[in-house]
Amino acid sequence: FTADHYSVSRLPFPDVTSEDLNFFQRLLPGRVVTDEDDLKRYNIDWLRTVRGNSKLLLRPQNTEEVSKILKYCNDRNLAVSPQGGNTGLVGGSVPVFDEIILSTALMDQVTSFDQVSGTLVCQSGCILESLNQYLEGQGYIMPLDLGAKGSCHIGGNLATNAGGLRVLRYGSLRGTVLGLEAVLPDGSILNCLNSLRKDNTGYDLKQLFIGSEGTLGVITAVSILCPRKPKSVNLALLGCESFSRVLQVFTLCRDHLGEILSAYEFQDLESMRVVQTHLKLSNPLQESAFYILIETAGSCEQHDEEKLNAFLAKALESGLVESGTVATDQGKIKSLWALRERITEALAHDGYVYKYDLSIPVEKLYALVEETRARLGTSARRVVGYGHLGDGNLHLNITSETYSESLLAALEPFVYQWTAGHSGSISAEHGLGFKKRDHIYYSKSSEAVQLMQRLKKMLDPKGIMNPYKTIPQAD
Ligand code: FAD
Ligand code: 2HG
Ligand code: ZN
Repeated sequence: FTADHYSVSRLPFPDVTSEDLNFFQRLLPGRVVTDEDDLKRYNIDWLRTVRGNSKLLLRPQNTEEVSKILKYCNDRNLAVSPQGGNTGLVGGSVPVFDEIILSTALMDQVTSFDQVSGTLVCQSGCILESLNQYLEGQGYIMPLDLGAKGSCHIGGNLATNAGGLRVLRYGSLRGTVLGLEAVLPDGSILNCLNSLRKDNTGYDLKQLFIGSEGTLGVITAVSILCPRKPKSVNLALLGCESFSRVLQVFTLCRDHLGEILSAYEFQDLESMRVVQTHLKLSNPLQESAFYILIETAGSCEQHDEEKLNAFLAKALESGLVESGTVATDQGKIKSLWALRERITEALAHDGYVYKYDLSIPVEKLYALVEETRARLGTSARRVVGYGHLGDGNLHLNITSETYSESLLAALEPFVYQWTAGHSGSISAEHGLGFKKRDHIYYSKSSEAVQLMQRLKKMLDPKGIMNPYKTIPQAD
């Protein structure tokens, strides 16, 4: 549960003194949290599997305050753990020991929105769902969507290079983020807040901060390109009897739906059962080994419906799918999405969750779930597979009533070796954080990791930013 369970030792950062506290209280009047009870929820992660022991949380409102905080911490050699919505799934967002928590919760202002280009500029603490709602009012949407939208911050999304449900259509944040502002560990402000689609002047520094998980600095503002709000959205839930059919339906669906296809998600029966059991959600279809959620988003209702119907007729006729239902109204769309989006939440009710977020060549993707199931037998409570099939991203989750060393030993290194053996990635979209840092070598060469360590050393020579996370400590 706490750092004692892991093989890390606290690095020699000094303790926070009353003089330090005075400095922060003067800088951020009323926005310094030291009360133990108030600090609890910031010290524990969403999954409740890692817990730090920070005695201090800072709540800056703007870039200048972040800059002053980091300059002070760097001068004093105090460690800092940046935190957005604290929805991360790899233990990256909470301190390991007593690092100071720097929360972006009060940095939640939209700076500008350009109606013509669709470029949104905002502070990094804006909640993803609030941004989406703001944009919907202007005929636009955010290019990303994920189950944690109600809590996660756009800065946290960039810091983890979050994927989610819309990558298939709008691509990853590496393409939609036009610029960002970050405060470096020494307090200097790096303004790369461009709103240009094209800009080949020198290295693309913003990319260094996207996916850096708080280890290189604090992202304070974001400029992001947003798509138009689709006029017509349809969602189909289909039942399928085998994984090979799930793949065949994917091909068929790309053939028929092409430019209007906006999501292709899959879940197995076990993951459908978990949302039915723990969240009492109802499955409108009969039992099938697999379910597929297909979303279309387009600009002409009639045209989209015609296309979808032609595709569905073909899928049913050919026997590729066993059953299906289509939603066009908001209420039904929401309840069908919940079956997929709330799996993570439902799994947590089982007890302890072993979570793997893998990129695997799509034809092989489900074989790992089957092998894991066979390997564990009755020692696991549940083994489920679901994910962003259109992106080749499997979420393999295993649950047990309580944490078990022997179950972990049966899973690791097996899952990582299997993934590396199939040229996959051991972190598709969640990052490495605290939990997966040392597994980086399954997916990256030692030369690549060494270059990351050199970049880290150059930007953060004292190693104050999110220590113990993401990049293994250089020897
Ligand atoms: P936090 O959890 O607070 O932090 C995550 C990491 O980013 C930490 O290392 C932290 O130090 C760093 N960080 C946060 N803010 C900043 C900043 N401003 N500057 C620098 N570093 C910062 N992820 C996906 O990719 N796809 C999904 O579909 C998805 N679905 C999810 C569904 C649920 C129910 C849950 C609980 C999580 C899901 N996640 C998903 C994981 C998580 O929501 C994302 O990783 C999200 O981007 C984290 O944002 P956050 O604001 O909560 O960041
Ligand atoms: C999702 O796609 C998230 O639902 C969470 O990335 C996945 O909990 C998980 O394993
Ligand atoms: Zn996901």
